[in-house]
Amino acid sequence: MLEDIIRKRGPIKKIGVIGMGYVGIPAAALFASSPQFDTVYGFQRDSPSSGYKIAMLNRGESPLKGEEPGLEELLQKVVSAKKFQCTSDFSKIADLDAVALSIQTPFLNKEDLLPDFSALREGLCHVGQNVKPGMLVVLESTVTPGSTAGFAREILEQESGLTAGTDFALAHAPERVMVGRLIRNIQEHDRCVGGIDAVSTQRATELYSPVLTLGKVIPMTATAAEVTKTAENTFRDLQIAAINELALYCEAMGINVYDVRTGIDSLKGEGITRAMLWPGAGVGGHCLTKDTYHLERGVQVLGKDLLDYPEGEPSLYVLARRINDFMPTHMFRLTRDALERAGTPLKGAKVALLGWAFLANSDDTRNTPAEPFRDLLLREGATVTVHDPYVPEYPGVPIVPVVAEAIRGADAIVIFAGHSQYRILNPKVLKQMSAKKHPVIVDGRNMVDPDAYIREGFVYKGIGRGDKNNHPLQD
Ligand code: SAJ
Repeated sequence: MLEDIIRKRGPIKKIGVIGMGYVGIPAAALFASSPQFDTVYGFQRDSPSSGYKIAMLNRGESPLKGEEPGLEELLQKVVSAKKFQCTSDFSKIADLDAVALSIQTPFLNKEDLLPDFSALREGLCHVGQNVKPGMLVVLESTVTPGSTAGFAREILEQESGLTAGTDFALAHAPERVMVGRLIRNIQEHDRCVGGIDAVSTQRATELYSPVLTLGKVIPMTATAAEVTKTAENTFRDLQIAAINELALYCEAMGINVYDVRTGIDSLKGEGITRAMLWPGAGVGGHCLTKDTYHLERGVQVLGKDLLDYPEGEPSLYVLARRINDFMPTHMFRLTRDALERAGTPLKGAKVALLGWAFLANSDDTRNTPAEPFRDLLLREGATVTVHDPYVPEYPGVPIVPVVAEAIRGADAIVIFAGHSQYRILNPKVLKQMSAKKHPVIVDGRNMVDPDAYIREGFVYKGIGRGDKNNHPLQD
Protein backbone atom coordinates (compact mmCIF):
# COMPACT_ATOMS: atom_id res chain seq x y z
CA MET A 1 0.00 0.00 0.00
CA LEU A 2 1.25 3.50 -0.86
CA GLU A 3 0.45 4.72 2.63
CA ASP A 4 2.73 2.08 4.17
CA ILE A 5 5.57 2.75 1.75
CA ILE A 6 5.32 6.49 2.51
CA ARG A 7 5.19 5.88 6.25
CA LYS A 8 8.35 3.73 5.99
CA ARG A 9 10.03 6.51 3.98
CA GLY A 10 9.16 9.07 6.69
CA PRO A 11 8.69 12.84 6.29
CA ILE A 12 9.77 14.61 3.11
CA LYS A 13 13.40 15.74 3.47
CA LYS A 14 14.91 15.84 -0.03
CA ILE A 15 13.14 17.72 -2.82
CA GLY A 16 13.70 18.31 -6.52
CA VAL A 17 12.25 21.10 -8.68
CA ILE A 18 12.46 20.68 -12.45
CA GLY A 19 12.48 23.84 -14.58
CA MET A 20 14.45 26.84 -13.29
CA GLY A 21 12.11 29.58 -14.44
CA TYR A 22 9.69 32.10 -12.90
CA VAL A 23 7.86 29.29 -11.14
CA GLY A 24 10.63 26.81 -10.30
CA ILE A 25 13.30 29.13 -8.92
CA PRO A 26 11.22 30.77 -6.16
CA ALA A 27 9.63 27.40 -5.35
CA ALA A 28 13.05 25.73 -4.95
CA ALA A 29 14.44 28.64 -2.93
CA LEU A 30 11.48 28.57 -0.54
CA PHE A 31 11.62 24.78 -0.12
CA ALA A 32 15.36 25.08 0.61
CA SER A 33 14.82 27.84 3.17
CA SER A 34 12.34 25.75 5.14
CA PRO A 35 13.94 24.09 8.22
CA GLN A 36 11.71 21.07 7.58
CA PHE A 37 13.63 20.11 4.47
CA ASP A 38 17.29 19.10 4.19
CA THR A 39 18.19 19.39 0.51
CA VAL A 40 16.71 20.84 -2.66
CA TYR A 41 17.99 20.22 -6.18
CA GLY A 42 17.00 22.58 -8.98
CA PHE A 43 17.05 20.62 -12.26
CA GLN A 44 17.80 22.54 -15.41
CA ARG A 45 18.53 21.18 -18.90
CA ASP A 46 22.02 22.21 -19.93
CA SER A 47 20.63 23.58 -23.21
CA PRO A 48 22.25 26.35 -25.28
CA SER A 49 19.40 28.74 -24.45
CA SER A 50 19.13 28.22 -20.71
CA GLY A 51 22.07 26.11 -19.50
CA TYR A 52 23.74 29.33 -18.26
CA LYS A 53 21.25 29.41 -15.39
CA ILE A 54 22.96 26.44 -13.66
CA ALA A 55 26.19 28.26 -12.88
CA MET A 56 24.34 31.47 -12.00
CA LEU A 57 22.03 29.75 -9.56
CA ASN A 58 24.93 27.88 -7.95
CA ARG A 59 26.48 31.28 -7.28
CA GLY A 60 23.23 32.32 -5.60
CA GLU A 61 22.38 34.67 -8.48
CA SER A 62 18.90 34.86 -10.01
CA PRO A 63 18.75 34.58 -13.83
CA LEU A 64 15.29 36.15 -13.83
CA LYS A 65 14.80 39.63 -15.33
CA GLY A 66 13.25 42.44 -13.31
CA GLU A 67 13.01 43.11 -9.60
CA GLU A 68 12.05 40.15 -7.43
CA PRO A 69 12.05 41.31 -3.78
CA GLY A 70 13.80 38.83 -1.50
CA LEU A 71 14.71 36.27 -4.16
CA GLU A 72 18.43 36.95 -4.53
CA GLU A 73 18.99 37.09 -0.75
CA LEU A 74 17.10 33.82 -0.39
CA LEU A 75 19.20 32.17 -3.10
CA GLN A 76 22.45 33.43 -1.49
CA LYS A 77 21.31 32.05 1.85
CA VAL A 78 20.30 28.58 0.71
CA VAL A 79 23.30 28.17 -1.61
CA SER A 80 25.83 29.12 1.11
CA ALA A 81 23.95 26.87 3.56
CA LYS A 82 24.41 24.12 0.94
CA LYS A 83 20.65 23.45 1.06
CA PHE A 84 20.14 24.22 -2.62
CA GLN A 85 22.08 23.33 -5.72
CA CYS A 86 21.25 23.45 -9.41
CA THR A 87 22.18 20.54 -11.66
CA SER A 88 21.49 19.02 -15.06
CA ASP A 89 22.07 15.51 -13.69
CA PHE A 90 18.53 14.13 -13.59
CA SER A 91 19.68 10.82 -12.08
CA LYS A 92 19.82 12.63 -8.72
CA ILE A 93 16.03 12.43 -8.74
CA ALA A 94 16.38 8.83 -7.57
CA ASP A 95 17.53 9.97 -4.09
CA LEU A 96 14.65 12.36 -3.49
CA ASP A 97 11.38 12.16 -1.54
CA ALA A 98 9.46 14.61 -3.74
CA VAL A 99 9.82 16.19 -7.20
CA ALA A 100 7.89 19.18 -8.52
CA LEU A 101 7.74 19.92 -12.26
CA SER A 102 7.43 23.62 -13.04
CA ILE A 103 8.05 23.54 -16.78
CA GLN A 104 6.44 26.05 -19.09
CA THR A 105 3.54 24.95 -21.30
CA PRO A 106 3.26 27.60 -24.06
CA PHE A 107 0.91 27.31 -27.03
CA LEU A 108 2.41 25.83 -30.21
CA ASN A 109 1.03 28.76 -32.20
CA LYS A 110 -1.71 31.36 -31.93
CA GLU A 111 -3.88 29.71 -34.57
CA ASP A 112 -4.84 26.30 -33.26
CA LEU A 113 -4.31 27.16 -29.59
CA LEU A 114 -2.88 23.71 -28.84
CA PRO A 115 -0.47 23.60 -25.92
CA ASP A 116 3.13 22.52 -26.42
CA PHE A 117 3.64 19.92 -23.69
CA SER A 118 6.92 18.65 -25.20
CA ALA A 119 9.18 20.14 -22.50
CA LEU A 120 6.83 18.88 -19.78
CA ARG A 121 6.80 15.40 -21.33
CA GLU A 122 10.61 15.43 -21.38
CA GLY A 123 10.64 16.37 -17.69
CA LEU A 124 8.16 13.60 -16.91
CA CYS A 125 10.40 11.10 -18.71
CA HIS A 126 13.37 12.15 -16.55
CA VAL A 127 11.23 11.66 -13.44
CA GLY A 128 9.79 8.35 -14.68
CA GLN A 129 13.29 6.98 -15.28
CA ASN A 130 14.27 7.78 -11.67
CA VAL A 131 11.09 7.60 -9.60
CA LYS A 132 11.27 5.21 -6.62
CA PRO A 133 8.50 3.70 -4.45
CA GLY A 134 7.09 6.16 -1.95
CA MET A 135 8.14 9.26 -3.88
CA LEU A 136 5.78 12.19 -4.52
CA VAL A 137 5.57 13.70 -8.03
CA VAL A 138 3.80 17.09 -8.36
CA LEU A 139 2.97 19.04 -11.52
CA GLU A 140 3.03 22.84 -10.99
CA SER A 141 2.76 23.72 -14.68
CA THR A 142 -0.59 24.91 -16.06
CA VAL A 143 -2.06 21.96 -17.92
CA THR A 144 -5.28 21.01 -19.64
CA PRO A 145 -7.68 19.47 -17.11
CA GLY A 146 -7.20 15.70 -17.09
CA SER A 147 -3.46 15.84 -17.84
CA THR A 148 -2.13 14.84 -14.40
CA ALA A 149 -4.26 11.70 -14.17
CA GLY A 150 -3.89 11.33 -17.95
CA PHE A 151 -0.70 11.67 -19.98
CA ALA A 152 1.48 12.59 -16.99
CA ARG A 153 0.51 9.43 -15.14
CA GLU A 154 0.98 7.35 -18.32
CA ILE A 155 4.50 8.63 -18.97
CA LEU A 156 5.57 8.13 -15.35
CA GLU A 157 4.19 4.57 -15.26
CA GLN A 158 5.60 3.61 -18.67
CA GLU A 159 9.08 4.89 -17.83
CA SER A 160 9.21 3.43 -14.33
CA GLY A 161 7.15 0.26 -14.51
CA LEU A 162 5.63 1.48 -11.23
CA THR A 163 1.97 2.38 -10.62
CA ALA A 164 0.82 5.85 -9.57
CA GLY A 165 -1.32 5.79 -6.43
CA THR A 166 0.11 2.39 -5.49
CA ASP A 167 3.89 2.77 -5.70
CA PHE A 168 4.26 6.57 -5.82
CA ALA A 169 2.10 9.63 -5.09
CA LEU A 170 1.02 11.97 -7.92
CA ALA A 171 -0.57 15.43 -7.60
CA HIS A 172 -1.16 18.81 -9.25
CA ALA A 173 -0.49 22.04 -7.35
CA PRO A 174 -0.95 24.95 -9.77
CA GLU A 175 1.22 28.03 -9.30
CA ARG A 176 -0.20 31.53 -8.86
CA VAL A 177 2.99 33.48 -9.31
CA MET A 178 3.07 37.04 -10.54
CA VAL A 179 6.17 38.77 -11.82
CA GLY A 180 7.49 41.15 -9.18
CA ARG A 181 5.92 39.14 -6.35
CA LEU A 182 7.17 35.61 -6.99
CA ILE A 183 8.23 34.82 -3.40
CA ARG A 184 5.31 36.63 -1.75
CA ASN A 185 2.68 34.96 -3.91
CA ILE A 186 3.88 31.44 -3.06
CA GLN A 187 3.87 32.28 0.65
CA GLU A 188 0.68 34.31 0.83
CA HIS A 189 -1.75 32.90 -1.73
CA ASP A 190 -3.78 29.83 -0.82
CA ARG A 191 -2.46 26.74 -2.61
CA CYS A 192 -4.79 24.29 -4.30
CA VAL A 193 -3.28 20.82 -3.90
CA GLY A 194 -4.89 17.99 -5.84
CA GLY A 195 -3.80 14.34 -5.70
CA ILE A 196 -4.92 11.53 -7.96
CA ASP A 197 -6.06 9.98 -4.68
CA ALA A 198 -6.34 10.97 -1.02
CA VAL A 199 -2.89 9.65 -0.06
CA SER A 200 -1.31 11.69 -2.86
CA THR A 201 -3.21 14.80 -1.78
CA GLN A 202 -2.04 14.29 1.81
CA ARG A 203 1.62 13.83 0.78
CA ALA A 204 1.50 16.92 -1.45
CA THR A 205 0.00 18.88 1.44
CA GLU A 206 3.09 17.92 3.50
CA LEU A 207 5.27 19.36 0.74
CA TYR A 208 3.55 22.75 0.44
CA SER A 209 2.38 23.56 3.98
CA PRO A 210 5.87 24.49 5.29
CA VAL A 211 6.38 27.25 2.70
CA LEU A 212 3.01 28.94 3.25
CA THR A 213 2.81 31.94 5.58
CA LEU A 214 -0.61 33.60 5.10
CA GLY A 215 -1.75 31.05 2.54
CA LYS A 216 -3.34 27.75 3.38
CA VAL A 217 -3.57 24.46 1.50
CA ILE A 218 -6.91 23.81 -0.22
CA PRO A 219 -7.08 20.04 -0.81
CA MET A 220 -9.02 18.63 -3.78
CA THR A 221 -8.57 16.13 -6.62
CA ALA A 222 -5.88 16.63 -9.29
CA THR A 223 -8.47 17.36 -11.97
CA ALA A 224 -10.31 19.84 -9.75
CA ALA A 225 -6.98 21.63 -9.19
CA GLU A 226 -6.37 21.75 -12.95
CA VAL A 227 -9.87 23.16 -13.51
CA THR A 228 -9.39 25.69 -10.66
CA LYS A 229 -6.22 27.10 -12.23
CA THR A 230 -7.59 27.38 -15.75
CA ALA A 231 -11.03 28.59 -14.62
CA GLU A 232 -9.74 31.32 -12.32
CA ASN A 233 -8.10 32.96 -15.32
CA THR A 234 -11.08 32.17 -17.56
CA PHE A 235 -13.32 34.02 -15.10
CA ARG A 236 -11.00 37.05 -15.01
CA ASP A 237 -11.02 37.12 -18.82
CA LEU A 238 -14.83 36.86 -18.75
CA GLN A 239 -15.12 39.79 -16.33
CA ILE A 240 -12.92 41.90 -18.58
CA ALA A 241 -14.96 40.91 -21.65
CA ALA A 242 -18.15 41.85 -19.81
CA ILE A 243 -16.95 45.41 -19.18
CA ASN A 244 -15.41 45.63 -22.68
CA GLU A 245 -18.80 44.77 -24.19
CA LEU A 246 -20.47 47.35 -21.94
CA ALA A 247 -17.89 49.92 -23.13
CA LEU A 248 -18.79 49.20 -26.76
CA TYR A 249 -22.50 49.54 -25.89
CA CYS A 250 -21.87 52.86 -24.12
CA GLU A 251 -19.96 54.20 -27.11
CA ALA A 252 -22.91 53.27 -29.34
CA MET A 253 -25.41 54.82 -26.92
CA GLY A 254 -23.41 58.02 -26.40
CA ILE A 255 -22.70 57.61 -22.68
CA ASN A 256 -19.63 57.33 -20.47
CA VAL A 257 -18.92 53.71 -19.47
CA TYR A 258 -16.90 54.90 -16.45
CA ASP A 259 -19.97 56.61 -14.99
CA VAL A 260 -21.92 53.38 -15.48
CA ARG A 261 -19.07 51.36 -13.97
CA THR A 262 -19.03 53.61 -10.90
CA GLY A 263 -22.79 53.32 -10.64
CA ILE A 264 -22.87 49.54 -10.85
CA ASP A 265 -19.84 49.16 -8.56
CA SER A 266 -21.64 51.24 -5.91
CA LEU A 267 -24.07 48.39 -5.26
CA LYS A 268 -22.41 46.90 -2.17
CA GLY A 269 -23.52 44.84 0.77
CA GLU A 270 -23.54 41.34 2.22
CA GLY A 271 -23.19 38.88 -0.63
CA ILE A 272 -23.81 41.57 -3.25
CA THR A 273 -20.92 41.80 -5.68
CA ARG A 274 -20.45 42.95 -9.23
CA ALA A 275 -16.80 42.32 -10.04
CA MET A 276 -16.42 45.37 -12.24
CA LEU A 277 -13.05 45.36 -13.96
CA TRP A 278 -11.74 47.89 -16.48
CA PRO A 279 -12.47 48.21 -20.20
CA GLY A 280 -9.41 48.63 -22.36
CA ALA A 281 -7.53 48.28 -25.62
CA GLY A 282 -7.31 44.50 -25.21
CA VAL A 283 -6.10 41.56 -23.11
CA GLY A 284 -2.58 40.23 -23.43
CA GLY A 285 -0.21 38.16 -21.36
CA HIS A 286 0.52 34.51 -20.85
CA CYS A 287 -2.38 33.54 -18.63
CA LEU A 288 -5.72 34.96 -19.72
CA THR A 289 -5.02 34.47 -23.42
CA LYS A 290 -4.53 30.71 -22.98
CA ASP A 291 -6.19 29.29 -19.93
CA THR A 292 -9.69 29.53 -21.38
CA TYR A 293 -8.63 27.20 -24.19
CA HIS A 294 -7.08 24.78 -21.69
CA LEU A 295 -10.43 24.64 -19.88
CA GLU A 296 -12.37 24.22 -23.13
CA ARG A 297 -10.14 21.34 -24.22
CA GLY A 298 -10.45 19.78 -20.78
CA VAL A 299 -14.23 19.63 -20.90
CA GLN A 300 -14.15 18.35 -24.49
CA VAL A 301 -11.85 15.50 -23.50
CA LEU A 302 -13.09 14.68 -20.01
CA GLY A 303 -16.71 15.63 -20.51
CA LYS A 304 -16.98 14.15 -24.00
CA ASP A 305 -20.64 13.34 -24.86
CA LEU A 306 -21.53 14.11 -21.23
CA LEU A 307 -21.73 17.92 -21.45
CA ASP A 308 -25.27 19.30 -21.39
CA TYR A 309 -25.23 22.82 -22.93
CA PRO A 310 -27.68 24.99 -24.90
CA GLU A 311 -27.76 23.55 -28.43
CA GLY A 312 -25.76 25.49 -31.00
CA GLU A 313 -24.63 28.15 -28.53
CA PRO A 314 -20.91 28.97 -28.39
CA SER A 315 -19.01 28.68 -25.13
CA LEU A 316 -19.52 31.88 -23.12
CA TYR A 317 -15.83 31.75 -22.23
CA VAL A 318 -14.63 31.47 -25.83
CA LEU A 319 -17.00 34.32 -26.76
CA ALA A 320 -15.36 36.37 -24.00
CA ARG A 321 -11.98 35.62 -25.53
CA ARG A 322 -13.28 36.78 -28.93
CA ILE A 323 -14.63 40.04 -27.45
CA ASN A 324 -11.31 40.78 -25.73
CA ASP A 325 -9.39 39.94 -28.91
CA PHE A 326 -11.71 42.31 -30.82
CA MET A 327 -10.63 45.34 -28.78
CA PRO A 328 -7.45 46.04 -30.83
CA THR A 329 -9.68 46.03 -33.95
CA HIS A 330 -12.02 48.47 -32.23
CA MET A 331 -9.01 50.66 -31.38
CA PHE A 332 -8.03 50.56 -35.06
CA ARG A 333 -11.54 51.64 -36.11
CA LEU A 334 -11.56 54.47 -33.55
CA THR A 335 -8.21 55.64 -34.95
CA ARG A 336 -9.37 55.32 -38.56
CA ASP A 337 -12.62 57.27 -37.88
CA ALA A 338 -10.78 59.99 -35.96
CA LEU A 339 -8.21 60.45 -38.75
CA GLU A 340 -11.10 60.73 -41.20
CA ARG A 341 -12.66 63.49 -39.05
CA ALA A 342 -9.29 65.25 -39.01
CA GLY A 343 -9.23 65.00 -42.80
CA THR A 344 -6.10 62.83 -42.74
CA PRO A 345 -6.03 59.82 -45.05
CA LEU A 346 -5.13 56.60 -43.24
CA LYS A 347 -2.63 55.71 -45.95
CA GLY A 348 0.60 57.50 -45.08
CA ALA A 349 -0.75 58.72 -41.73
CA LYS A 350 1.89 58.86 -38.98
CA VAL A 351 0.64 57.07 -35.84
CA ALA A 352 2.41 57.19 -32.45
CA LEU A 353 1.61 53.98 -30.53
CA LEU A 354 2.21 54.58 -26.83
CA GLY A 355 2.71 51.43 -24.74
CA TRP A 356 3.81 48.12 -26.27
CA ALA A 357 3.80 46.06 -23.02
CA PHE A 358 0.64 44.05 -22.35
CA LEU A 359 0.41 45.37 -18.79
CA ALA A 360 0.67 48.88 -17.32
CA ASN A 361 4.12 49.82 -15.97
CA SER A 362 5.55 46.45 -17.03
CA ASP A 363 8.16 45.31 -19.57
CA ASP A 364 6.20 42.12 -20.32
CA THR A 365 5.18 42.01 -23.99
CA ARG A 366 3.79 38.45 -24.22
CA ASN A 367 0.76 38.39 -26.54
CA THR A 368 0.53 42.17 -26.42
CA PRO A 369 -2.76 43.46 -27.93
CA ALA A 370 -0.76 46.35 -29.40
CA GLU A 371 0.67 43.99 -32.03
CA PRO A 372 -2.57 43.19 -33.95
CA PHE A 373 -3.44 46.90 -33.76
CA ARG A 374 -0.09 47.86 -35.32
CA ASP A 375 -0.51 45.17 -37.99
CA LEU A 376 -3.92 46.58 -39.00
CA LEU A 377 -2.45 50.07 -39.39
CA LEU A 378 0.55 48.87 -41.40
CA ARG A 379 -1.77 46.92 -43.68
CA GLU A 380 -3.62 50.17 -44.46
CA GLY A 381 -0.36 51.95 -45.31
CA ALA A 382 -0.02 54.00 -42.13
CA THR A 383 3.38 54.34 -40.48
CA VAL A 384 3.62 53.46 -36.79
CA THR A 385 6.21 54.63 -34.26
CA VAL A 386 6.09 52.62 -31.05
CA HIS A 387 7.05 54.13 -27.70
CA ASP A 388 7.46 52.18 -24.48
CA PRO A 389 9.64 53.29 -21.54
CA TYR A 390 9.87 49.74 -20.17
CA VAL A 391 10.40 47.72 -23.34
CA PRO A 392 13.84 48.19 -24.92
CA GLU A 393 13.21 46.02 -27.95
CA TYR A 394 10.82 43.59 -29.65
CA PRO A 395 11.52 41.40 -32.68
CA GLY A 396 10.64 43.28 -35.87
CA VAL A 397 9.26 46.31 -34.02
CA PRO A 398 11.51 49.35 -33.52
CA ILE A 399 10.72 50.94 -30.14
CA VAL A 400 11.71 54.52 -29.24
CA PRO A 401 12.54 55.22 -25.56
CA VAL A 402 11.62 58.93 -25.65
CA VAL A 403 7.96 59.79 -26.13
CA ALA A 404 8.77 63.02 -28.03
CA GLU A 405 10.38 60.93 -30.80
CA ALA A 406 7.07 59.16 -31.36
CA ILE A 407 4.88 62.25 -31.08
CA ARG A 408 6.88 64.51 -33.42
CA GLY A 409 4.83 65.04 -36.58
CA ALA A 410 2.27 62.42 -35.56
CA ASP A 411 -1.19 62.59 -37.08
CA ALA A 412 -2.53 60.29 -34.36
CA ILE A 413 -1.42 59.43 -30.82
CA VAL A 414 -2.82 56.12 -29.53
CA ILE A 415 -2.44 55.04 -25.89
CA PHE A 416 -2.36 51.24 -25.67
CA ALA A 417 -0.77 50.42 -22.28
CA GLY A 418 -1.67 52.30 -19.12
CA HIS A 419 1.90 53.36 -18.30
CA SER A 420 1.69 56.09 -15.62
CA GLN A 421 3.69 58.65 -17.62
CA TYR A 422 0.94 58.80 -20.24
CA ARG A 423 -1.41 60.24 -17.61
CA ILE A 424 0.66 63.43 -17.32
CA LEU A 425 1.25 64.16 -21.02
CA ASN A 426 0.51 67.81 -21.76
CA PRO A 427 -2.00 68.27 -24.61
CA LYS A 428 -0.60 71.73 -25.48
CA VAL A 429 2.91 70.32 -25.84
CA LEU A 430 1.66 67.30 -27.78
CA LYS A 431 -0.25 69.56 -30.17
CA GLN A 432 2.91 71.60 -30.85
CA MET A 433 5.03 68.45 -31.30
CA SER A 434 2.54 66.95 -33.71
CA ALA A 435 2.45 70.22 -35.69
CA LYS A 436 -1.03 69.30 -36.90
CA LYS A 437 -4.19 71.43 -36.94
CA HIS A 438 -6.34 68.56 -35.61
CA PRO A 439 -4.15 65.77 -34.27
CA VAL A 440 -5.93 62.64 -33.09
CA ILE A 441 -5.76 61.16 -29.58
CA VAL A 442 -7.17 57.66 -28.97
CA ASP A 443 -7.20 56.62 -25.32
CA GLY A 444 -7.24 52.83 -24.83
CA ARG A 445 -6.83 52.89 -21.03
CA ASN A 446 -8.79 55.90 -19.74
CA MET A 447 -5.54 57.78 -19.11
CA VAL A 448 -6.36 61.33 -20.26
CA ASP A 449 -9.01 64.00 -19.70
CA PRO A 450 -10.95 64.23 -22.99
CA ASP A 451 -11.82 67.95 -22.59
CA ALA A 452 -8.19 68.97 -22.07
CA TYR A 453 -7.37 67.52 -25.51
CA ILE A 454 -10.57 68.60 -27.26
CA ARG A 455 -9.90 72.22 -26.13
CA GLU A 456 -6.50 72.05 -27.86
CA GLY A 457 -8.12 71.04 -31.14
CA PHE A 458 -7.54 67.29 -30.90
CA VAL A 459 -9.98 64.79 -32.35
CA TYR A 460 -10.61 62.64 -29.26
CA LYS A 461 -11.71 58.99 -29.11
CA GLY A 462 -11.73 56.85 -25.99
CA ILE A 463 -12.78 53.29 -25.16
CA GLY A 464 -16.26 53.53 -23.66
CA ARG A 465 -16.46 57.31 -24.01
CA GLY A 466 -19.68 57.53 -25.99
CA ASP A 467 -20.24 60.90 -24.28
CA LYS A 468 -17.12 62.41 -25.92
CA ASN A 469 -16.33 60.42 -29.04
CA ASN A 470 -18.43 62.61 -31.35
CA HIS A 471 -17.45 65.98 -29.84
CA PRO A 472 -17.48 69.13 -32.01
CA LEU A 473 -14.05 70.08 -33.37
CA GLN A 474 -12.37 73.09 -31.71
CA ASP A 475 -10.45 75.33 -34.12
N1 SAJ B 1 -6.86 43.91 -18.24
C1 SAJ B 1 -7.94 44.69 -18.65
N2 SAJ B 1 -8.85 45.10 -17.72
C2 SAJ B 1 -8.71 44.74 -16.40
C3 SAJ B 1 -7.61 43.95 -16.01
C4 SAJ B 1 -6.70 43.54 -16.94
O1 SAJ B 1 -8.08 45.03 -19.83
O2 SAJ B 1 -9.54 45.15 -15.59
C5 SAJ B 1 -5.91 43.46 -19.25
C6 SAJ B 1 -4.50 43.96 -18.97
O3 SAJ B 1 -4.29 45.19 -19.63
C7 SAJ B 1 -3.65 42.86 -19.58
C8 SAJ B 1 -4.50 41.60 -19.43
O4 SAJ B 1 -5.84 42.05 -19.19
O5 SAJ B 1 -3.44 43.09 -20.95
C9 SAJ B 1 -4.08 40.67 -18.29
O6 SAJ B 1 -3.97 41.47 -17.16
P1 SAJ B 1 -3.87 40.76 -15.68
O7 SAJ B 1 -3.98 41.88 -14.69
O8 SAJ B 1 -4.82 39.64 -15.59
O9 SAJ B 1 -2.36 40.24 -15.59
P2 SAJ B 1 -1.79 38.79 -15.90
O10 SAJ B 1 -2.10 38.36 -17.28
O11 SAJ B 1 -0.36 38.84 -15.47
O12 SAJ B 1 -2.60 37.83 -14.90
C10 SAJ B 1 -2.00 37.37 -13.71
C11 SAJ B 1 -2.69 36.06 -13.38
N3 SAJ B 1 -1.95 35.44 -12.30
C12 SAJ B 1 -1.66 34.14 -12.40
O13 SAJ B 1 -1.96 33.46 -13.36
C13 SAJ B 1 -0.91 33.58 -11.26
C14 SAJ B 1 -4.11 36.29 -12.93
O14 SAJ B 1 -4.64 35.06 -12.40
C15 SAJ B 1 -4.18 37.34 -11.84
O15 SAJ B 1 -5.55 37.55 -11.51
C16 SAJ B 1 -3.57 38.62 -12.39
O16 SAJ B 1 -2.18 38.35 -12.68
C17 SAJ B 1 -3.64 39.74 -11.35
O17 SAJ B 1 -4.72 39.83 -10.69
O18 SAJ B 1 -2.68 40.51 -11.26
